[in-house]
Amino acid sequence: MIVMYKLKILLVGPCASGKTAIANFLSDATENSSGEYRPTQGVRILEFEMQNLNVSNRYLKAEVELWDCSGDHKFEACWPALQRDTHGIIFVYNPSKEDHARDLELLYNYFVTQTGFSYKNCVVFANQKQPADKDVKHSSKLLNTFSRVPQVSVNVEESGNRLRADFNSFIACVLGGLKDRTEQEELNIINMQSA
Ligand SMILES: Nc1nc2c(ncn2[C@@H]2O[C@H](COP(=O)(O)OP(=O)(O)OP(=O)(O)O)[C@@H](O)[C@H]2O)c(=O)[nH]1
Ligand SMILES: [Mg+2]
Repeated sequence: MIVMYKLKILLVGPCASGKTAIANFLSDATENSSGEYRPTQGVRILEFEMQNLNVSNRYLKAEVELWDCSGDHKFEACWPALQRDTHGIIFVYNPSKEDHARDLELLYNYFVTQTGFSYKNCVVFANQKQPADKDVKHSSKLLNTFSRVPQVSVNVEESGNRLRADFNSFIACVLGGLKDRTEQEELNIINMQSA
């Protein structure tokens, strides 16, 4: 039997950190890729299928719903809806922007600490957009809160393939956890029926 897993993945992070650019790249969307900044209003959902996800050396498929969320706090009223039934969270920030680390901390507290969401289903994408961003002396450092969360540097233009690979391994990791839980639940049902 082939099971098709459906995953809801959030992209959250400060305004203009590049969430929409990353979402468009990963889903091969071409809309709003002019380079002009158009703040996302609330949320935008992109759906696509992923193949060849390596989960314990088995290759699985999944249908991904990528929720490209606005970084603007004026949409905070929507956050509970974003949080609901989420399988994985990608935190995006630009380390060259002084206020980004603090904002990311706040988002982490809301989406992970307060809800008890597992840090294992989280990843941080440090998005340094312009080459000049890398020369900034006072980069904003993430605090201890993120110490257990994997952090990867991403760049859509210069290393798109690596971004795709990092996204792929994150999804495979989330899927691995979900699959284990599903199988355990199925076993429990079988055990219950045979008891
Ligand atoms: N050159 C370059 N520009 C980028 C890159 N990523 C994002 N940008 C630009 O940075 C601006 C903001 O990017 P968005 O992806 O719209 O930011 P966002 O995080 O979705 O912002 P909100 O929707 O307001 O939360 C846009 O003008 C993008 O074109 C990048 O990798 N390289
Ligand atoms: Mg956006």
